[in-house]
Amino acid sequence: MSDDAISPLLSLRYDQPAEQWTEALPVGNGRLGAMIYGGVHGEHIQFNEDTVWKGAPHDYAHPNAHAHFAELCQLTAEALACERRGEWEQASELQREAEERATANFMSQPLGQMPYQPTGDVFIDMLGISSYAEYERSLDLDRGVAEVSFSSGGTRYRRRVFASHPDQCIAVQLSADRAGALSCNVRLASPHASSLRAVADGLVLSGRVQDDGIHFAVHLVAQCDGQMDITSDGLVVGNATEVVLYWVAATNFVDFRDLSADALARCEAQIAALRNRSYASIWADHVSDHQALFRRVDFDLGATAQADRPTLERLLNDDKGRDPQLAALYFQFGRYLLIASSRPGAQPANLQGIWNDQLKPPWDSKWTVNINTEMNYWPAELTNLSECHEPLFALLEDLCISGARTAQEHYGARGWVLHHNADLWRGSAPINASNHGIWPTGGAWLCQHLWWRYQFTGDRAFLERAYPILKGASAFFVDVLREDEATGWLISPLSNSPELGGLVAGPTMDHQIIRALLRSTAEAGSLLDVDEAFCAQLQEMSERIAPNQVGQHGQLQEWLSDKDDPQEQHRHVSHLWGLHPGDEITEHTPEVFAAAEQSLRFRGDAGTGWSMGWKINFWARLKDGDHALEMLYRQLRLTGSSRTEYDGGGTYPNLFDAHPPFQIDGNFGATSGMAEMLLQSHAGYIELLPALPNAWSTGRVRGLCARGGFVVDIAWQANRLETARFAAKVDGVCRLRCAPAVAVTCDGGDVDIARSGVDIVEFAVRAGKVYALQAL
Ligand code: FUC
Repeated sequence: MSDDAISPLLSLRYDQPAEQWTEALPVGNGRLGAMIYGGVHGEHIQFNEDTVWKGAPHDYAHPNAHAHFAELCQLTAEALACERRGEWEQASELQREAEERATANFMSQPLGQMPYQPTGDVFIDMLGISSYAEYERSLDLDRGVAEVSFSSGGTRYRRRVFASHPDQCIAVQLSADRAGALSCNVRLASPHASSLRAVADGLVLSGRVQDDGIHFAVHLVAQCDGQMDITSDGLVVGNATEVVLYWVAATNFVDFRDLSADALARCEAQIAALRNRSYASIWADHVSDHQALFRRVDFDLGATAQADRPTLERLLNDDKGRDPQLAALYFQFGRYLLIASSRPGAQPANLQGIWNDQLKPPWDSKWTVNINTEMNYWPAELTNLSECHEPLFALLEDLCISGARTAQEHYGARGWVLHHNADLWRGSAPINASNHGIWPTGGAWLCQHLWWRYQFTGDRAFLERAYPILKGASAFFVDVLREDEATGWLISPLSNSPELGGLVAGPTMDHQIIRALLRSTAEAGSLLDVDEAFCAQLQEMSERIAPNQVGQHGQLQEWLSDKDDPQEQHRHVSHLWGLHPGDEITEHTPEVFAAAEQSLRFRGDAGTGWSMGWKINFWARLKDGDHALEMLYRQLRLTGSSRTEYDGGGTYPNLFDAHPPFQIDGNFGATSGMAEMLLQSHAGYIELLPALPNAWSTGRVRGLCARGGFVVDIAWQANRLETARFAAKVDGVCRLRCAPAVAVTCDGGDVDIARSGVDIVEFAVRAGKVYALQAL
């Protein structure tokens, strides 16, 4: 396909300009993000730079909070003892007392963290356009570009907007198919205190979020083949045929403790590099950089006539089964968003990825880690975007530093800890309220991403980098876990099951996460041959942590006492962490596997956007592809649409996920969920098509990744596996769960396969080789 042609099956398409921000189309290069409205008489491009935040370097730890830790644990332990005796009122009383004392003595200072901020807006007022026709607006996921075109007065006008990673800029190309027909005014503005000045080739904006905090600069340059006047009010372009605008943005942020960079000098350096480049080469480099990531995965479910319809119409279509390609488009949109919001060197994707137009965004648009940030990164390894995982690891390296202060000051413990939120300043202390802010397993959960990266890539150098982070997170729990008097189990003594049931001892989710952390740290230590005694201690402790328990309703207990309410339909389904993203609940633990399903049924199918995204993954892990697809269809309902019964969640016209409001996690959760329907590798083997819905009877996916270091292609027909290919990244063994009647070849020769049990097939693999499997 030529670089200039739209990819029909990989595009969002509209026949009207955006009126709302959630109709505008996103582009991004990991550090800069922009939303394009596509107006006819005026274009509005709202943009972000990912270090523009409120606040300033700050240590959020509550001095001397650790002096209260033992007394708080005592209260939650007594509350648990009361629950076990059925003394519910006393238990609540003790919980209330613990929460009050924690509010006074144990919370972050201040109680909240700082919000992510918008950076600025570019407005292009189109002159001399009256009536118009043949309007088209699109986002092409394959080339990473938003395009707008329309006809007016016999002229076709075109606009192309993209965010270049190699050139670190936002680029806009405006053109007309009649010479000299293009006249416009270009303005640059910011919602923050700022000043604008004219320079030789464009405009420079200098702004600050607050005096002692983030200072930023934006430099916009324009090239045109008509007349151009540059004043401090903006650019006036007349009688051009083509206009190209580029802008770069930067701040004084060096790291969470250092704001000593010169924002303007950073912009100047980037603009200087751009001056030597032609538009054609910036565009070509952008497309090849983007496609190097995006084209690693193909997902084909076949396309019906629906695929030619505008995106909004497809969302409004109640019979999503008639439009299987919409699922594939939404899957690829999630991958597109990760590429656009998370590149090495940038901040990780936050609650809104990188796109935010509000000074007071919902939940501060920061990193909430009791589900949201992790969900953003579920597709990273699975869908072959390992590089995009990198900003999360850099965040963890910072949190080891800030979180060590919190571990010390709040718990008197070694290592590091992160509670349920982080911001640009790497706040790690418990925020907002004691009944849900005191949740010490945020860092431990994020550490699983280090381990998954290693499992998916087999990259030993990465494991060496990850190990100190894992070790610090584990050391914290060695100091903080307490023995439960009644059972002798090790428990997490002061926490909550996000965000349900208040401050307690021993929520199930914590135990699943900490068990996974201690085990993966011990395994990493042994692979690297370090810290033998410490790793043996972790292994031993992991075996003493409170196990999963099945309760009176056949449910997986969310807490140590059997108090789950089967009517509870809370959006968080925390105690199923061991099912997904964890790996300790599988068919090989049938009792808790069945209990997890029971708990999920109690919680129901409704929920916020991310909750539905998680449920797609749960149903995939439960091997129920039809239910997983049903959840996906729910998520693909147009938000607030009166056409369907609406109970939360859903999708905006631009395919952004709706909590509501917009929150990006649900997009990523759905992408990961679809991958989990096609390929799983968490149970010690690779399973192909583990949760294939009946409706996806024939299809093909290329380029998904599996643990053990494999890139996997799968083709199926009439709901049956036909062929698969495994490209091995490292030497090892490919362990597969599949029907025994398969043949495997490599380089045209047969591969010896060993079979164990009824359905496990195994063969040795060499790095760089591709193994082809044929179902017989
Ligand atoms: C968690 C969730 C909310 C929301 C917020 C950003 O606290 O419980 O639903 O997603 O994060």
